[in-house]
Amino acid sequence: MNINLIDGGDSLEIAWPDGASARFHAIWLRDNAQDASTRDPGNGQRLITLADIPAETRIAEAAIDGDDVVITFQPEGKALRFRPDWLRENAYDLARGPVAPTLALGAEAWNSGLNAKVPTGSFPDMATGGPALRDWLAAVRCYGFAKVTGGRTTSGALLELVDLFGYVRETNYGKWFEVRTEINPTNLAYTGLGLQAHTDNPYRDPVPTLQILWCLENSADGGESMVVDGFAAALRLHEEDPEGFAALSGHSARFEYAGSKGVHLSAKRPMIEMLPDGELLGIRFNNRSAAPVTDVPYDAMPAYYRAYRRMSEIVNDPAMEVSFKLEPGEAFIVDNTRVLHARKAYDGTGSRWLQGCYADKDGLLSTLSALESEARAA
Ligand code: NM2
Ligand code: OGA
Ligand code: ZN
Repeated sequence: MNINLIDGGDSLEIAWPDGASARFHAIWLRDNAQDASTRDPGNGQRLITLADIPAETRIAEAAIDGDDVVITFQPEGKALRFRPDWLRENAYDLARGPVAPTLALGAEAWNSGLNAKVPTGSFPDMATGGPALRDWLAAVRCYGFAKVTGGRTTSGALLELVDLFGYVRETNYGKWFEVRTEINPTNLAYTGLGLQAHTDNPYRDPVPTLQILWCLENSADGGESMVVDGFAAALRLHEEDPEGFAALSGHSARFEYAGSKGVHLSAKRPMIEMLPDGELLGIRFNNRSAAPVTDVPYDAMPAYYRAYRRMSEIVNDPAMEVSFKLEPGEAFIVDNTRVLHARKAYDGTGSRWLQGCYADKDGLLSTLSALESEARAA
């Protein structure tokens, strides 16, 4: 490893043995120091604010000491230690071309090919906590979708699944909701109509980031479930029609729900959301609750509708979908910021009764991370 002060101590350049190199600014290094006076050793939280770091911070000296890089900052006169592998993981000195959409590290785009290996967990196995639960949660992180088999068929059983990784997000629809045909339905979900692939509650901010649908009865004709990777759909739109992708990610859509008394939800967000570096953040797609789009200038509206139509066609394409008919005691979870779900229409023969609820990804990812650290430590 080679280190080099550059720009008169404003920055440090590191070259690793394999030829990779990166520059780091003095202020960034000082702000991200890991020592006990910068971060609490117990909880890892930063003890200082930017006001505690002089604006004129520079590097007076940098040296390799054992495995570490020791950097002396002026005017504080502090010598702080950095691990080279930590610096490498957090390097930001990367060439950046035009921003194209990408998936977060660890996420994999999928299409109908996933039908051959639908990520599935056995509820009784998952309930014991160990590797079965860890693998299932990891599948949710990777694909934004997973099935469950072997669950109970009693009302409320879906809560036992949420208990394994996090917390229910209660909404106006309740702690959980009954998905079955109703007289005077407050939502088209509560009918036998087919539902185009959609994300739930795009009219809510923040949107629930997980949805579970749990099957109690499903003897009706029809009522099959389909799921589609919205990120794969967005990548495909970008590949086929970069301008169409830019239209949907660069303008806000609007969504609204006012189907029951005392409720009026609305949100304004793009159908495709991306971080500044291109990492896909979220998809909102729901024909039933799409409100008039007002954020698109007159001249851009035809292109916007062309892109919206193309996105809808991609989402409807059987080549994109995983499909199955839930049996009683089976369920599936989706990352509701990424994976769309759909159902085929069903008729009045037999009976169809699902229960659904929302939850959030922060809890799920935290449980997964903790299980992974435990497994590494064992
Ligand atoms: N339900 C099932 O987001 C939506 O409006 C889809 C949601 C009513 C809670 C249906
Ligand atoms: C829903 C929904 C699908 C189904 O309730 O949000 O999309 O299979 N239901 O009934
Ligand atoms: Zn839905």
